[in-house]
This record gives sequence, structure tokens and C-alpha cells, in this order.
Amino acid sequence: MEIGIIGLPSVGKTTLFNIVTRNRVKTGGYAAGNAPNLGVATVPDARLTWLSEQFHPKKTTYATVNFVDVAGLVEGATKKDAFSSQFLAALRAVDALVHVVRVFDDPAVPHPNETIDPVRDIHTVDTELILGDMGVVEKRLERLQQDIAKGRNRAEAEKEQALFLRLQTCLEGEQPLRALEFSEQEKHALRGYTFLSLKPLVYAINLGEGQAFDPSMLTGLPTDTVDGVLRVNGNSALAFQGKVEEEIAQLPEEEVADFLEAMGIEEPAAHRLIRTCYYVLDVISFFTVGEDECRAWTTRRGDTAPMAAGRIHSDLERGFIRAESFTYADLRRLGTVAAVKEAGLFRLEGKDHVVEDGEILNIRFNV
Ligand SMILES: Nc1nc2c(ncn2[C@@H]2O[C@H](COP(=O)(O)OP(=O)(O)OP(=O)(O)O)[C@@H](O)[C@H]2O)c(=O)[nH]1
Ligand SMILES: [Mg+2]
Repeated sequence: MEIGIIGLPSVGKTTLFNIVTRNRVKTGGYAAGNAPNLGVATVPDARLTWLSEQFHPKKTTYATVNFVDVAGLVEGATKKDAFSSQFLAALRAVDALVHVVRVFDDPAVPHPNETIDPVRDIHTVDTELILGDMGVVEKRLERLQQDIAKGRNRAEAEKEQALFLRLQTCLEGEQPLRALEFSEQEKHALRGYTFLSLKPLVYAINLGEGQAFDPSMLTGLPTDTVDGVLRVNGNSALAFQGKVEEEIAQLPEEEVADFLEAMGIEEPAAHRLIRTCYYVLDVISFFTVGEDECRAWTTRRGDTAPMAAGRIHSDLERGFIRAESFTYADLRRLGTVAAVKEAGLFRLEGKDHVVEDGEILNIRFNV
């Protein structure tokens, strides 16, 4: 899984990258033209920590998420120029976007548009993503028109044309493609494209030191909370104090708890960001346990047991026979695997079994 960090220049993108990946990439100093920063974040999971304490494996492996930090987006960036192609290439493959929105004010860090105006900035970046996609849609429509005129693959081309006209109408109405619903067939037709406004989006609102989030900072944008996740403008959001969180990310492990308490921060932004990304990507975690290794894996919600097994190794998907399965919650409640078995909660699941968050699997396979 890969997440792209985007936003206007000097909003704290690299700062957030450092926070979530525990890197120390240089921040400040306008980064346009520099190669993207690539890093890996560990997905915190207290369940795996507990499992590891029970099974005492040689190795404990948390799930990871890759982050890409690109140079600041400037108005007109998605138009055709060298910078834009570099920007797009870095973002094409990501599964979701995190848009860093600046609320912190610091005269030492000039904003490219001079004033602090998060609502304007959100609009600017959203518009750039929409314009970038519009270019792709227009090009494809031209091509389809030519195919239809030449009678090439006519029925197919006309179907795709109808779909792309719908995309065009959406974008011309200044709406992201995320706002549309697609049939399975349409999703398939769009698979080869990498529309930026179709990717799940998280707003990361970068506050000043000691500043608390207040919806009035975003007056004009609808703000609410769904499933305990803040939503702004229909997208998931989280607020964080960039400078403070950067310090937290660089503290030795044993000092973190005290510092958080002193700063009145309940949970580090890195954890909240990863959790929010899981939420928008609609992915879940399952575990494998044993003497050698206890490990967390990530799979899409709704995946069947063989699909989840495929995340471990393609052989396990190909040769899938059955999955031994019980849940973290049952093990935690009952204490031992034997007690879970005794309670009849240790199951053998077949190919159609849909994996749930927190399931502990052992895949029986034969290749
Ligand atoms: N006061 C304050 N400064 C911050 C905060 N977050 C980032 N900065 C500073 O703002 C400057 C720019 O931060 P970066 O993280 O490099 O910003 P960026 O978005 O990556 O910038 P570009 O890559 O150049 O577009 C640095 O000097 C940071 O230390 C914050 O929350 N408060
Ligand atoms: Mg940067």
C-alpha cells in the first residue's frame, strides 16, 4: 500500500512525512524540482504487540505502509510541463492521497499565496487534481471519437464514450471523480487509468504549536464526524501540530508517553494518520501467529480467505485448501488457544469465507 503526500509549497508535507515514517529528511527550503522522498511507516497495532507477548516468537512483524512525499503543487502544475509529469509519475501508483493543509502561521515560513487561508488552499489543490484528470478524459474522448468515426470496435468504443462523457460532466462541474459511483464493469474499464481525483483523500490539517482544531478554521466547508473520523468537505480529515509531532517522532521510545501527556496529545498524529488511511482505503488487518513469527497483514475489506492468503504468498492462494481461524478478540477474552478451541470458536473455513478485521489465520495449502 502506498500513500502520496500532496499540498501547496511550505505547508508541512515533508514534516508530516518525517512524522509518519520517522525519517529526518530536511524540511524548509522550497523543494520544487527535487526528487520525491520515499519512506516506510510501521502500522501500530496493540493487538499484535499482545499476541507477540503470548507466543514469544523469534520475530514480530508489523504491517507497513509506504509514503511518497512530493514537492509542493503550484497552481497550474497539472498542465503539461516537466514538473507536472514528475509530479504525476510519483503519484500515479499511490492508493490514496494525503493533502496537507496549512493553518499554522509563521512569518519565518512564507506562504506562496502570502496569507493563511486553508479553505482557499483546499479549493486550489482540489481544482488542480480535477484539471489534471480533465486533460486525461479529454484526450481519451478524442481518441474514442476517432475510433467510432473509423468504425473500429464501435460498440465497445461507444460504451466507453458514454462513461467518459459522464466523467467529463462531473469534472466540468468541479466535482472530483470520487463523487461518482461506478458499476463493476465501469470500474474494470477505468482500471488502466490513474485519475487523481478518484483516489481516496485525507486532509491533514497542520496547526500551529498549541493550537486546537476548530471547524471555524474552515468556514464555508461542511465539517462533521462519521464513525469517529473527522470529515471535511466529504473527505476524511485529521488535525495535527506539525512542529510538535515532529519532535515526538524523534524522541526515544521511552520518553514519548510523558511528552504526549505534557502536550495534552492523546495519540500521536502518525498513528491517527495511518488509522485514517486504513479507514479511507477500506482495508483490514489479519494476523498469523507462531513460534517463528507473529505478523500483521493488510487486506481489503470483503476479501475471501484465499485472497487474504495471497497477501502472504501467491502459493497460499493458488493451493488454498482451508484456513484455521479464530479471532484476536476471542483469544484475548479466553486467554489460550486451547480455551478458544474448547469454546468451539476455532474454525476451519473454506474458500468463500470472508476475512474479518482481527482474525488469526493459519492457511492449509497444497501446491
Ligand atoms: N511553526 C511551524 N512551522 C512548521 C510547521 N510545520 C512545518 N513547519 C515549518 O515549515 C517549513 C516548511 O516545512 P516542510 O515540511 O518542508 O514543508 P513542505 O510542504 O514539504 O514544503 P515544500 O516541499 O517546499 O513544498 C519548515 O521550516 C518547517 O519546519 C508547524 O506546524 N508550525
Ligand atoms: Mg517538502
